[in-house]
Amino acid sequence: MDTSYKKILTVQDISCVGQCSLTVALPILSACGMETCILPSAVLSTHTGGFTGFTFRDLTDDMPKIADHWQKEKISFDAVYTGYLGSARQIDYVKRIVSDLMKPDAPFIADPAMADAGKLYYGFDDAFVAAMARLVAVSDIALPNITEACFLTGTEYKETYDESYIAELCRRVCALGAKTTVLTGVSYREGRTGVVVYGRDGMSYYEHERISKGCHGTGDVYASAFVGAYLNGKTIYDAARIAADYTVSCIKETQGDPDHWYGVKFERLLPELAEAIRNG
Ligand code: PXL
Repeated sequence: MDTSYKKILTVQDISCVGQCSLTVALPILSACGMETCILPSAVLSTHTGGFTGFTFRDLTDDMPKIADHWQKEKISFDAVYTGYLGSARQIDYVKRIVSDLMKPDAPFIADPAMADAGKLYYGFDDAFVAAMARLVAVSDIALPNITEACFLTGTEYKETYDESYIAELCRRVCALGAKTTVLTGVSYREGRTGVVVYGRDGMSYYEHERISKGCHGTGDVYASAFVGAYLNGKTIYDAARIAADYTVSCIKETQGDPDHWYGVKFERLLPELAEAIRNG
């Protein structure tokens, strides 16, 4: 049997237009060579970051029924990766699914997609943040940006900071229960940004160029590429580095096209990601 062929479950919304969540995770994970099963948390006409008047169909009530069916069929997963979720109640179902449907020792990776640039996304409140903190608490790897880490841990958000602020922020996310924290968007100097990996083995930093501030959809591209690389046997640090390089390439591919403000053009660079995973 080919034990390197993994069956992963990803739980996040379908934003029909907008290059985020499942329309990003599914192609990226597939390109990384994984059977990718999905549990959609909601269906939106677009994402909520810049469009107005979008539709939102909450799928919370379908989730336990879908999970029950999978259990009857004895379906289980080699990994679970969660992203944008629709409601606090839904997060509690997701917690149950994670514990019921994962194979023993399968990693759970939680991207608490809920905030950026110091602010929560449209529609989220303190109760949602508290529920997300409960989910992050049972994760093997949490993938917050700085804003999300601040909300999760009740830490003051800062635009400029030093290494001790970042170390304390990561320590607090791990104190919630996450075994490793991969903190994105950590910039100590002009024109550079990077990602911090903080866990049992200490803290390390991968720095790379910063092309622009807060490009939409890059968090989901980053998280999906990270999961794809990690489940292919890369170390957490190498997966964080490969995902960062891929995300930078996607931003470069997109910059200069003002009509494409809502996401990044990640598709044509998928062969580059697959190659980095093979050889990087
Ligand atoms: O990229 C994160 C994301 C996912 N899904 C929806 C969103 C956002 C960010 O705004 O609105 C629906």
